[in-house]
Amino acid sequence: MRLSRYFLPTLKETPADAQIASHRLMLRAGMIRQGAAGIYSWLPLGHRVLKKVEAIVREEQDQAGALEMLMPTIQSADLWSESGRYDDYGKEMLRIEDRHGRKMLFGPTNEELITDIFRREIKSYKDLPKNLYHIQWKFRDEIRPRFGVMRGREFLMKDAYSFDLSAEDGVKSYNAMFVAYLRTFARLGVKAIPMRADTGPIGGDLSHEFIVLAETGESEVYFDKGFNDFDPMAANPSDGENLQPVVDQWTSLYAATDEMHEPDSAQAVGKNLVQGRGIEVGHIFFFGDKYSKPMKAEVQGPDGKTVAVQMGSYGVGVSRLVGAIIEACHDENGIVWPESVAPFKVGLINLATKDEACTAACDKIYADLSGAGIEVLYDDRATGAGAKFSNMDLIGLPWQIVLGNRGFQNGIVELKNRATGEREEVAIDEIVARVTGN
Ligand code: P5A
Repeated sequence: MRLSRYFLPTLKETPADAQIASHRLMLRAGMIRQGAAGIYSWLPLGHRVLKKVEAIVREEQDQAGALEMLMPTIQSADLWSESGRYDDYGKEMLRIEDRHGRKMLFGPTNEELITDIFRREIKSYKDLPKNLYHIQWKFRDEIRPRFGVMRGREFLMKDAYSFDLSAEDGVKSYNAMFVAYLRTFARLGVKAIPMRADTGPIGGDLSHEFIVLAETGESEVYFDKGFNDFDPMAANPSDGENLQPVVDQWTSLYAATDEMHEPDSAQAVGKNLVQGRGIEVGHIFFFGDKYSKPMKAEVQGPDGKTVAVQMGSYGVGVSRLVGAIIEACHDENGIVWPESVAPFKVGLINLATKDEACTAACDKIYADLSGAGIEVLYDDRATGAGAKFSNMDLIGLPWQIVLGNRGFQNGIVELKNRATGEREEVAIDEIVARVTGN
C-alpha cells in the first residue's frame, strides 16, 4: 500500500481526553475515531488489525471443533422474556421499538437466540455435542464507557455456545474452549492468565476470566510467579483428549484470583502469589440448564427420556483485544505490534522521493516484497525524514526499510527492527530475500 494513497490520519499531539496508552495510540495512529460515547469507527489501519485478531480467534475456534455462523445484532424481546433476562438486564440493554410497536433490542449477548435456534432443530442426543459460534457486534449501554475500545458500548465479540447431554460432557466442552483460549492469546502475542470468576448476569457456577496483565487494567489479580513457565501451544483441544489435567495444571499454576476470591495474605506468601492488574479479554461459563430448562431446549437421551441440554458460553472481546495488545506492546515512541496482528509487516521509507533512480529502486523493493506476499506500507510521500521516521515508529510495523540518497549510491538500505531498535545495513538486491527469509 502506498501511503500517498492510503487514509492514515495520524496525530502529532496527544489527545487530551484519552487516559490510557492504548486509547491515545489508537487515536494518534489513525486507527479509530469516536462517533459517540463508546462507539467507534475503525479506520483502514485499525480495521486491518481488527481483522487479523478476528482471523486468529476464528482459526482456533474452528480448530477446537466450534462451527461458525452469524446471528443478527437486533433481537426480539420475546425470547428474553422466556429466559427471564428481559427485566433482569436493566439499563445496560438498548431497547428498541419497531414501527409495529414490537419490542426489540440490540443484542448484548446471544444465549437466548442460540438456545431458540437449537431447540427448533435438535431433538436427539445423537446430534450432540455441538458448539456454535459467531463474531458479531454487541451493544451494552455501559454506565461509564471509557478507555476507547477497551470499554465501549458497541464492541466486537466472539461468542460460542456449547450443547451437551450430560454435565460431565459439558465440562469437556468447557475445557476444550479453555485450552483454545490459551492458544488464541498466545498467538496474539499476549500472556493471558485464567482466573476463577463470578458469573454475573450470564449465570452458572463454573467460570474463568482470561486476564492480560497491564497496569491500567480494570481487574485486580493475584497470580503465581511461575506463570511464565508454560506453553499453551503444547495442548491441542481438537484431538478429543481428556483435557482436565491440563486445565487443572494451568489453573493451579496460575492460581489467579480476583478481589472476590482474594486469598488471605498468609496464603498469598505461601502460595508464591504476586498481585497485579489486568484486562479481561475473555470470559467462559458453564451454566448447565439455566437457559435450556426455562426455554425447553430438550433432547431425547439414549434411555428415551427427555432432558434439558447442558450449556456453556464462551466470549472473547475481539475489539477490546486490539486495545489490550497495544497496552501490553508499546514504548515511548508508539505501538510495537506482535507480527501476528501487525497491520503490515514492513514499512518502506523512501527518503529521496525527488531522486528518480532512488525512487525506482524503492518502487522495485515494494513490488518485489508485495509479489512475495509480504504486506508493505510504502511511505512514498514527499515529506521530511523526521516526520516519516516518527510516523513509522508510531504505527509500530515490525520492520522498517529505509532508503535514501547516500544508501542508494552505496547500494544499501537500512533495515530496522521496531521491537529491538536494532539497525543493520543490507544490500539493496538482498533485502527481499532477507525479509522473506528465502
Ligand atoms: C460469553 C459469551 C458473555 O457475554 N455470553 C456470550 C458471555 N461474557 S462477557 O464476559 O460479558 O463478555 C465477553 C467478553 O466481551 C468483552 N467485553 C467488552 N469489550 C469491550 N467493551 C465492553 N463494554 C465489553 N464488555 C465485554 C470482554 O473481553 C469479555 O470478556
